[in-house]
Amino acid sequence: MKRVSLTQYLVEEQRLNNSIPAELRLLIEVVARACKTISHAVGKGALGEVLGSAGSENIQGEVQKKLDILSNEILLEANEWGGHLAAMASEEMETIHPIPNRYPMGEYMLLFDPLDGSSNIDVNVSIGTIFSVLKAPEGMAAPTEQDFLQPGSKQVAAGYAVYGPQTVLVLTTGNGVNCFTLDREMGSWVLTQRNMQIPADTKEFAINTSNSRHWYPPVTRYVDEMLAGVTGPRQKDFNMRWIASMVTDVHRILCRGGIFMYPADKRDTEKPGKLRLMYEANPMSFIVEQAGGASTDGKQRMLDVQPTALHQRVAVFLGSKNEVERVTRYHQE
Ligand code: AHM
Ligand code: MG
Repeated sequence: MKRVSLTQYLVEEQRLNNSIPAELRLLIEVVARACKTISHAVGKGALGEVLGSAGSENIQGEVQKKLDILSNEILLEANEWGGHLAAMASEEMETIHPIPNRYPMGEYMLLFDPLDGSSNIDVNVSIGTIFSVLKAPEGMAAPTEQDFLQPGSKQVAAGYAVYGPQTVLVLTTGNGVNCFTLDREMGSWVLTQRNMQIPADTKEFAINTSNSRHWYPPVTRYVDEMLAGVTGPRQKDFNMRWIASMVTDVHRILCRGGIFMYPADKRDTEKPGKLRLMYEANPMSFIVEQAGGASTDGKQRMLDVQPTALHQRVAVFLGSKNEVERVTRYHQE
């Protein structure tokens, strides 16, 4: 097999499709390098003394793990000095992180969930990093939170890394989705799957059913119909998977189809769902659409949602197109 590295892929993509300017290429390579470092720390586990809680809370009031904080620092440090960014924002930081004055300022803005799947960090279940890239608004002087509040359709790149049995990096720059596997001996990302495609139909769904008593009727109807199996209205049996790391659930869907849901529910009407629009829903929706799937918040296309706050939460329905369309239709009926 002829090995194509991430660098070679990015350079060739630029040459063929003119879709990855040099600064964006640098950005992606720097993020990929940071993911390599995070992968290494995750892989050390107890030996690296990185497990357990850090004794602090993030802006959403969630307990931070040592690895959450470490991953956040790795991404910040890696991306500060290159001159490709104007600012960063992270699920783990209350406010945005402008590039320090001592470094040149670039035209891109990077958002990330440094380590997704908090509840799985200490139990050796796959976790990952999710990132999203926006362009700074024209004429922006000093970046503010407002500059980040662009709908997902404005993303110029998005990706995620999964730290699992293999470490993989899945990437889109708006021209399909490609998967790279980390060669742990060589320390390099190797292109292992071109043009990932999510099948339009599926028999697999992912939702945390322990919340079912709180769901709204469209979600209950949709899940009940699947559970009814071959003798129910859907006339087929479905299978369920829930890893509790969005990044890993989405990766499975990229590999073999399925629908992933984290709906809003009746517990707290102020809180539309659990997942974050800017760090989780938008990048994953960009990737899923680029792989032929669909993503909505139950009412509208996710990438059209106009953000109003950096840390805003949103209901998520994404994956195989026909299923996402069905559950979205149930919300409209
Ligand atoms: P996190 O970013 O703090 O890890 O939270 C997001 C995670 C998702 O990865 C996952 O889909 C979800 O929370 C799991 O939620 P639950 O604990 O309700 O199963
Ligand atoms: Mg997360």
